[in-house]
Amino acid sequence: MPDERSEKSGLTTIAAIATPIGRAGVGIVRLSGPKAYAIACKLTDKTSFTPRQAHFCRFYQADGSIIDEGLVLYFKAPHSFTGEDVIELQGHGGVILQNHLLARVFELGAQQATAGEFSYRAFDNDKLDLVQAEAIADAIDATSSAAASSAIRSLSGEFSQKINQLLEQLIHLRLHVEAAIDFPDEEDVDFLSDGVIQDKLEHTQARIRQVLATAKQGQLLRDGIHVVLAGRPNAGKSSLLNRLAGQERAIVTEVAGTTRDTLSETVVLNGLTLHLTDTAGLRDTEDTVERIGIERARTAIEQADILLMVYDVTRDLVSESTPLQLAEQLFGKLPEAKRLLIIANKSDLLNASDDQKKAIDTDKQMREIGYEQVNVSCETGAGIDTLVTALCDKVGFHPPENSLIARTRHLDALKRTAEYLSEAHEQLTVFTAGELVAESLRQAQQSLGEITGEFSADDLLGKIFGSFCIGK
Ligand SMILES: Nc1nc2c(ncn2[C@@H]2O[C@H](COP(=O)(O)OP(=O)(O)OP(=O)(O)O)[C@@H](O)[C@H]2O)c(=O)[nH]1
Ligand SMILES: [Mg+2]
Repeated sequence: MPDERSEKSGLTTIAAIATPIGRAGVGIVRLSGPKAYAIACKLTDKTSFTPRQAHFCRFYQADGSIIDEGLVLYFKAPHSFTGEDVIELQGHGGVILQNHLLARVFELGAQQATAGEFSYRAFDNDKLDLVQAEAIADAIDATSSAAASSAIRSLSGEFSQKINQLLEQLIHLRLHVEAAIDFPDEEDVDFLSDGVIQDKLEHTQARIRQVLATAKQGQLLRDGIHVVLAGRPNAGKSSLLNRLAGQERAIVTEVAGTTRDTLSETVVLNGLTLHLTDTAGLRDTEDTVERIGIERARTAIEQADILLMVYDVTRDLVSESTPLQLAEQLFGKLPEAKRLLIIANKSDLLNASDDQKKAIDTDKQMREIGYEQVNVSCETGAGIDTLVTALCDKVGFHPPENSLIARTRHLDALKRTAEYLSEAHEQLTVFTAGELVAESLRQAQQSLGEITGEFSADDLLGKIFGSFCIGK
């Protein structure tokens, strides 16, 4: 927790294995804190290390036996990742060797680092702001190359810079408003209604909207979307999952009720990470196992960002019903258009031109009320590309070349900032209420400052850094 961390920061020396545990050529134990240098000297029997130079050494146990040999790197405070004295011990990447090295370092006075503690110390010592610290974790966890490169851009400070520029604009605006309140009607000019403040405010609102749009793309890049495939038994849901995954992931048979449990797979298509979930076909059943599967399907359906309702064009629209009526039947009520994409499957079996025409006409009617249908064949692969494009369009995923990674937390803060600015705008233009404009702007600045960590509560910091891996 941050309280403990702050207390410990600068006092204790922490250590952790910084590389993945397993077989590798090199494994790194990292130390940070006031005793790091002395520990490295005792461990290696050396009396000094030159900062930023690699020193080849042996690492010794207390009884003089050799644990391993490798390189010692010394980063002298404040010129290190954490801002404290940092030592890197680069030994061999074996599990036993690394654990012996770590145990010896503890014996010499270091303590086990908690998750994210190195990054927290860097943040605490102003080496990184919150956006940059989060970008490290996001770069490590990235599931697509676009997400990884945007995280690295955020780490280099591009996103923070945009936020800081906005903060400066806001502070400037607040100064103007405060001055207008303190010196009303100076030389017969009413500063609050002379238009200057309104112009500046509207300019800031426009910038927030731009940053919000960039951040929305960044959040999609980072988190992807949860897509659930649902429909009647035998519609071809599992076949679609396999098509999208590019491998035979789910069992497909002609038996209705093949899929019992939910099955998930993550794929990256057109740069967007899709967390796909295949579900049991929805129908009334006496079978206990199938019923549990259907309950799980319903839970997944509720949690989906996007629902793909898969139906068999040759069978599922009985007695002239429409796909939207089918959706209503299957899900209890018609899901909102922005959450639902209708997949007309087995289009390869539509041969009569009348059938084709009917499917297309239905499509037109649905479009008129905002719903969308894509005709596909999981058998031939027809329409699958269109489906992926439709998915990206549905969530508004069109990342610019130089996108920046962002989190839901950032989007929330930006949205709140935008709301406070709208309030300020109303107070200014409708009520000319200077004090209230000032208060809304203060809250806008506070929300925006949460993003880089200028005004973050301790429990939020605990949550953010606690989700990092140990050694980071
Ligand atoms: N002709 C044709 N057959 C398909 C197509 N898609 C799936 N099928 C067949 O339809 C049958 C059912 O496919 P599944 O993918 O198992 O259907 P499902 O919706 O997962 O079924 P449940 O798991 O039982 O709910 C299989 O025999 C598939 O080969 C398609 O596009 N065209
Ligand atoms: Mg299935």
